[in-house]
Amino acid sequence: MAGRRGALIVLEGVDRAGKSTQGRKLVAALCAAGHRAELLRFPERSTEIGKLLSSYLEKKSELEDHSVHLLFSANRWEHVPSMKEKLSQGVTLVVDRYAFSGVAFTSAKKLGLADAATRGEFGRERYEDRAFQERALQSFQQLMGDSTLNWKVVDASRSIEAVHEEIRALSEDAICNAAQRPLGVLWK
Ligand code: NYM
Ligand code: MG
Repeated sequence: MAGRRGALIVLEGVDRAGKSTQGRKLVAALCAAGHRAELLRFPERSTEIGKLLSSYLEKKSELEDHSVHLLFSANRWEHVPSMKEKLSQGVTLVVDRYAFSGVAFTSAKKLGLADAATRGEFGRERYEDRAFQERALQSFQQLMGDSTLNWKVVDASRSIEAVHEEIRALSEDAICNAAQRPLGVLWK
């Protein structure tokens, strides 16, 4: 529809909750329904900043905690102009993680014992251990209460199709009301 802004739909949650799978299915379904929709993910590992982050996450390099936090933030900011442009052109953006992951994962480092942050199993990325993920989920839940997004919590233990149908319907509503607050979906 001419002149209508696209919706901003943010998918958040702990690692391996199914956000990327659902993000892809959601964009495919929205496009099939005739919407203009695109998938973005953060960190976006293809940029120069994204490559630094990818190497850090893969435990191939070390970075100071504050510094890596700011790199994650910079990695989002470098995409803000093109995101604004697309939204203003009516393109709906489905974003696989955004600033809420930035806060949740950094604060999960501080909430527990310092070494838990680096204790991940061999072959896994940094942060991917249960205690760390539980602290990140706690942080997401605190953030939800404070934020201006229109948050919906989805139960990630259901089938891919059941979760898909729920977030597809939520997203259709968000697209119809794109002047309203961005939709946040938290996997729980
Ligand atoms: N992550 C992601 C952060 O620590 N801070 C951030 O700002 C963002 C956007 O990076 N463990 C963490 C969360 C994940 C990892 O994983 C990215 P994936 O599988 O690319 O979503
Ligand atoms: Mg991951």
